[in-house]
Amino acid sequence: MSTSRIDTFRAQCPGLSLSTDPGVLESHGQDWTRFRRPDPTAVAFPADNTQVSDLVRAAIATGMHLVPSGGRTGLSGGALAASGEIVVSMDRMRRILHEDPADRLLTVQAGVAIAEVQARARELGLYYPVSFAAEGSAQVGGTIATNAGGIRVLRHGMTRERVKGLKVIDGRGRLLDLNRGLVKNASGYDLRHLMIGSEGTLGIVVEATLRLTEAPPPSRVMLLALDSMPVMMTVLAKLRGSLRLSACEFFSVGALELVCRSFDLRYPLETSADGFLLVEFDVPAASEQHIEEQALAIFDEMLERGWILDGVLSTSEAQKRALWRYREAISEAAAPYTPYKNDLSVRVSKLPDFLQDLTTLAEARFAGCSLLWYGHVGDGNLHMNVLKPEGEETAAFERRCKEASEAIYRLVRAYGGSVSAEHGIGLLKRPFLGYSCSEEEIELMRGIKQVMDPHGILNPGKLL
Ligand code: S2G
Ligand code: ZN
Repeated sequence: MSTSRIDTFRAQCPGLSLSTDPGVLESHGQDWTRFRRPDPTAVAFPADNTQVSDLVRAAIATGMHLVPSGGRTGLSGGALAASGEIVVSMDRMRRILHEDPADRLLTVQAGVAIAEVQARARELGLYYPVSFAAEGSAQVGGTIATNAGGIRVLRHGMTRERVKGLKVIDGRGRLLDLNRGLVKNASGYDLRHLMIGSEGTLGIVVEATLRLTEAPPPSRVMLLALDSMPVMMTVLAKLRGSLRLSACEFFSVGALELVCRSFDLRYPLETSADGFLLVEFDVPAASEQHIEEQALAIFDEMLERGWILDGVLSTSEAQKRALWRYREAISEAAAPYTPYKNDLSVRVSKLPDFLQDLTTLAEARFAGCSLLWYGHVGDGNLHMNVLKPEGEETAAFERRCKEASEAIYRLVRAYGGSVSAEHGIGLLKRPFLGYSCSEEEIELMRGIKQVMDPHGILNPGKLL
């Protein structure tokens, strides 16, 4: 941007911290995706809602584009600034503004980390059930912009279920105060839900009122070696028939071996297998012995039926955490291999057939690549990461993945599934939106975008 334009920009934003430091441009111009180089003009660090409004108005006046940015842990390039945009970082808006234990509501600024919300909820004797590997860095605003999922969706749903109030700055710089923490509100369209999952393209989240829930009872974890991947639904149905599950995750042996290698972890079981199920279930103190007996009886029955080959039941909090690490560390273990991520979902009951068809397709299309399979069985959400082979040039690898993606997304469409279950469309999945949405839906989305962001300054090129 020419210095005159940035001077005009600064003049319209009194008191705004605006950095053009190369290190800040590099770090704040991207998220966890590595397929494009960041190239923002500047990074703004607004201190309050008024400064965010000023930023939007300055962008309108100068024709600059804005890329909202939170914890920068996104996986679809939604927070990538690769075309001279101004990044709007929430790093200076990280206060917990209000807590209301009676309503079980916590009002926070967009820049508060998920881990901090979880910690504050615990201090209040409550629980914030959005949980995923990046929760230490991911910020509230970003998880609302992508409607983040994680490992507790099975019981508590997506981020969308937690948001009872939302303040956003729209594409004209106006502050919208949506739903204001009400449980019931049947007055007009619920613009709060329109904003959730809009990936910074309809408004910039500046504040959220989050609904906490009661603290979970004590729990235990079972790690099970599956006889085959498709049997996972049979095992899930069996477990669900007797235990109160709070999570049900799966991962392939390739994912497990990579995690063990990357973090020097001991293999968790004596027996190897193609796939593993990690389930967590409630063990209220009053019925601990009964539930333990039940869990062990189910375990023995599944062993006899040949559904599982081996398994372990946690007997301590430390062991529970150690077992979870095998699942939660997959993402971090994959990161050094420029993973091309598929974040797909189908109806839960269709997951085994879909997994079977996708495995056949992927093994044919990605010959020579390591594939990691993992995800949230209870949500029908499958993550398939293709790791870039040593020595293959990134652009060539991305092209190969995008070509294969067409076939993958045709399969997803045939199953009535989604090309993005929880990571958002962002930049990387934009060419494939039509595999999950009809032309009519996309036409309406464009109309809404035009109304909410008439100057086209909010995260242009993302999602639509
Ligand atoms: C997961 C986290 C991000 C990734 O582990 O469930 O959603 O790397 C993912 O896929
Ligand atoms: Zn996930």
